[in-house]
Amino acid sequence: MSSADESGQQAFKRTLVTAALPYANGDIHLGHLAGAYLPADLYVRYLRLRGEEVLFICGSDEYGVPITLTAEKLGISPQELVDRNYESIRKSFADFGMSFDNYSQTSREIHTETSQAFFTDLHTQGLFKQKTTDQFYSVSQNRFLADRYIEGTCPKCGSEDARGDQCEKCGTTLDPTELINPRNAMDNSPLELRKTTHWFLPLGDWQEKLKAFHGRHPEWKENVLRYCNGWFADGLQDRAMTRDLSWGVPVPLPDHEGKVMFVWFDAPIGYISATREWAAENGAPETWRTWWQNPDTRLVHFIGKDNIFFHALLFPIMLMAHSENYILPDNVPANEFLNLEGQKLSTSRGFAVWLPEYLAKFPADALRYTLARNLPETRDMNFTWQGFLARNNSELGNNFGNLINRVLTFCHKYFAGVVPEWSLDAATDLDRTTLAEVEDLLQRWSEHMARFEQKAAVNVAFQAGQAGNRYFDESAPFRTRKSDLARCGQSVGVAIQIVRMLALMLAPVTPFAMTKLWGWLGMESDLWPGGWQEGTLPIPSGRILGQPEILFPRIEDQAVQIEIERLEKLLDNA
Ligand code: B3M
Ligand code: ZN
Repeated sequence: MSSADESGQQAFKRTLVTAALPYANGDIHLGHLAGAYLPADLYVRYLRLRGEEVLFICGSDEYGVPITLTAEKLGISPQELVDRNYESIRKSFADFGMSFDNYSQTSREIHTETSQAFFTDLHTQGLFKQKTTDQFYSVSQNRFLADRYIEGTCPKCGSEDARGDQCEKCGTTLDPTELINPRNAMDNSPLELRKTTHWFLPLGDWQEKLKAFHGRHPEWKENVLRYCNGWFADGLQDRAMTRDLSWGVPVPLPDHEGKVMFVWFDAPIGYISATREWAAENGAPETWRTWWQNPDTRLVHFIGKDNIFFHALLFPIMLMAHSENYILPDNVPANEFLNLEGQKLSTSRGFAVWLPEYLAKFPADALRYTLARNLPETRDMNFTWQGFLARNNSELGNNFGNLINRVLTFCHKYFAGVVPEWSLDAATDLDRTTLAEVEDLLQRWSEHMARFEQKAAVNVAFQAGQAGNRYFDESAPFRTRKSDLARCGQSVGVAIQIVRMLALMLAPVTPFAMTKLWGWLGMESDLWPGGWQEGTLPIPSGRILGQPEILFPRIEDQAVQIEIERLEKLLDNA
């Protein structure tokens, strides 16, 4: 067992970070990025910057009914569909700067094997309840139907197109058997009730253990604990972990052809399979256990709020239930939703900003920064294209880019690109207070990042940029270069230290630009991993600097007007 430090906190040696596995049913959009992916990447890059041992796992979630339906519509097999989408998602994530150690797929053999072994383990311990119930069967399609693909007349309000799970007209939650004249929503054919057997996990049996586990994590985000307490108050129910479908991980029991696992049973196991795949590719297949079964590993799941139930309740229950000792999540930082131009995103209406389309026109760093400034950490937030333009031009461009460019260009112009003589002994009050201020901001930045307060961290970085600009204006090396060259060099030397600290604070947010800046600063170590160490030491006089370029290009109003008009048209046609 691992030790605890003085604060009573568990001392961890390494961190396993997961980001929710996106459904391979379409492209990634801004809502996904703000909810789970960017926060996960910011955190991982922060840990790597600090030289921590970290593994970052993700992949495509490739089962579930919607994928079968999309494939049918396109006239291709589900496997073809998910492979296509996998490639597109993998590429746009990479171009966005997501730094996964492995991005896998749940339709791979290693995942089938891993989930089947997991299921078998629980089954052998007798932890599933087997129940036979009546469910609607479509004779025309030769399959059982999921609730939301069943339609009929609402028993409450008489609306003729209530869905099996809910009547949209009166809002009543329904069980499909309550519908009058149930029919197949896809072809309107009548349905038959047939008996079917499924394996249920009695979540209620785990409620007390789970509550005790949550009780040990008062530091979890308030929104996450609030949702969980609501479910605890209602009491956890039996949930079926199997389905009558053809597309999914086959249930590993003899005589049960045609049954697959519930997609939310196999999907989180996808984190484990992707870790096993990564370990095998690294030539040490058994090392996956270090990440999942060693109590000095810390597990953190980044998700959107609609996934809280599965990561804070269901998956921990599965992990506790397994006969081997798995670690439990140490944190489940979940974000709320991102709206677009003041409206809810709607993928069915195309009212969204898709990542590949964004990346075809604009830089990844600009979006990463804008989203990081607006993360829906505690409540829903709003993305607007005008806001994006302003963040890019006035904050990235004017606050950060300008300062960095002014300092480096000045040093090239008047000191031949060599860091001039400067020292703490020669520091003026202004030099001293500014350096102390920015060092303090860097410390605060780090503390916010460690506590998942990413918006606050970016805000601190912004203040450091402002402090740097103020310093350059007030120390005025452009004036002292004529009157007092030594003084001028001292100011430039100090300004370079500010730029160095900014490079650290912006590195997770705008990794493409900061990797360039790191090179221009002539740093000896890599930024990733471990740049923090050299980045917190002064850059000495005599260091030769690289030639700077524009880090954050301006975006023209015209370019965002096109995007705004596209979205307005969608709203007009709605
Ligand atoms: N695919 C849901 C989603 O994308 C789901 C996450 C699985 S995480 C194991 O919202
Ligand atoms: Zn109704």
